[in-house]
Amino acid sequence: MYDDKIHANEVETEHRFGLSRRDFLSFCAAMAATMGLPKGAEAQIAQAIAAKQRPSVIWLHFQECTGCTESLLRSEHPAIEKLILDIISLDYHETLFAAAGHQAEAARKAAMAKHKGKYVLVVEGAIPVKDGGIYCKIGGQTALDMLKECAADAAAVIAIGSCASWGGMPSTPPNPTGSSGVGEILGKTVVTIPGCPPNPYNFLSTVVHFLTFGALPAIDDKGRPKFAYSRLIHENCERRAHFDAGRFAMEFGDDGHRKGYCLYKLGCKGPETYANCPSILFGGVDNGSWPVGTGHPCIGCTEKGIGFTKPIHALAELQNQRPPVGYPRIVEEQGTGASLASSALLVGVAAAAAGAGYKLVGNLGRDEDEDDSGKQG
Ligand code: FSX
Ligand code: SF4
Ligand code: F3S
Repeated sequence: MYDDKIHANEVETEHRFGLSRRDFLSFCAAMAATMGLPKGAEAQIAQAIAAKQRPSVIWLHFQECTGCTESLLRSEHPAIEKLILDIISLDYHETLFAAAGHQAEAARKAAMAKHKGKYVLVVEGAIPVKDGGIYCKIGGQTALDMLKECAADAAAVIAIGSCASWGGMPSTPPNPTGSSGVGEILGKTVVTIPGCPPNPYNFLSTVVHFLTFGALPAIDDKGRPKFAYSRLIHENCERRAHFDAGRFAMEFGDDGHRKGYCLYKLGCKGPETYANCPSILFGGVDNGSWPVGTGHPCIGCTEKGIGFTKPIHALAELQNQRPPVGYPRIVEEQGTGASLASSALLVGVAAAAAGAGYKLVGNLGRDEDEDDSGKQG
C-alpha cells in the first residue's frame, strides 16, 4: 500500500516532479508494468523515488549520433529534466553539460572519486579498438582507456543503444575502426539496452529497478533486460494478421502498403528481432508510434548480426521471398523453446498484457470494403 511516509511527502513530491500524486503513482505503476513486476511493486518504486536516494550517473559518449540521448529527451513520463534532477544525479554528460573542456573532465573525475564503487556508468556509442583506439578521443584520452578507467569503480555498467551494446551502426562491415561493444571490451556482462535509438522507457525502467531494488534487472545472454527483450517484434505487431493471411505490401506506397499490410516483403526483420517496440511505442503509449506502425520495415536494430549487418536485398529479391515456415509460435518466449499454441492460452496472454497496461493493437488497415485478395505472397 501507499506508504504513510510518502503520503506525508505528497506535497513535496508534487513540487519535485511537477506531477500530481495521481500522475506520480501512474508513472510508478507504468514503470512496474513495463518491467512485468508483480502487483504492489509500484508502491516500492514510489518509496524508492520519494526517498531521494539519487544514484550518481556518469554518462560517456563515444562513436554514435547522440540519438540515445535525443530519444531520452523525448520521453514524457516524466520529462527528462525531472529524471535528471530528481531520480538520478547526472554528474557527467558531455551533451547536456554546461561545462566544457578541463572543467568537464574535472567534474567527471571528482564524481568518480566521491562515489567510488557506487556510481552507475552509462555508455552511449561504440568503442573503436583498432590501432590502439586512436579513432575516438575525448580530452586527449582514447575512448578505450576512458571506458576502462570509468568502469573500474562503477557499481553497475549500462550500455545504452546498439552502438554501445555490440558496435551498432559504426561496426557496419567492414568496420574500419574496429568499433566494439562495452561488454566485449570489459570482458564481463553489462546490461545492454540496444536499439538505434533505444526506447527511453526501457532505460528509465532499468534505472528505476536499480534505484528500487539495488540491483539491475534480469538479463538475457546478450545482456538485455528480459522485461523488454523477451518477445519477438513479430509477436505483437499490428500487421501480424496480414502476415498470417499472406497479405503483403510489395512496394512502398502501393495499395497494400496504404492498407497497412505486412512489410515482410519490404525486408521487415520483425520475425527475428527481439524487442518491445510495438508494445510500448516511442513517444508515449497514448499517442506514440514505432517504425512498423509508420510503414517502415523493422531493420532489426536491437539485434547483433541483423541490424546494420544483414544485407538489405534488392526489392525484387524481397518480393520473391517466401516467409519461412517454422518461425517461433506467437507465445513462445526467447530461449525457452516453449510452444503454447492453444487459443485459450493466447487469450490468457492477451489478458495479461492488457493487465500490464500494454496496448494491444488490432488489425491495422482492415477497411470494411477491403479486398483481401490484394497482393499475395
Ligand atoms: Fe545513435 Fe546512440 Fe543509434 Fe548508436 O543511439 S541512435 S547511432 S544506437 O549510440 O546515438
Ligand atoms: Fe512481422 Fe514485420 Fe509483418 Fe509485422 S510487418 S507482421 S513484424 S513481418
Ligand atoms: Fe529497431 Fe525494429 Fe524496433 S528497427 S526500433 S527493433 S521496430
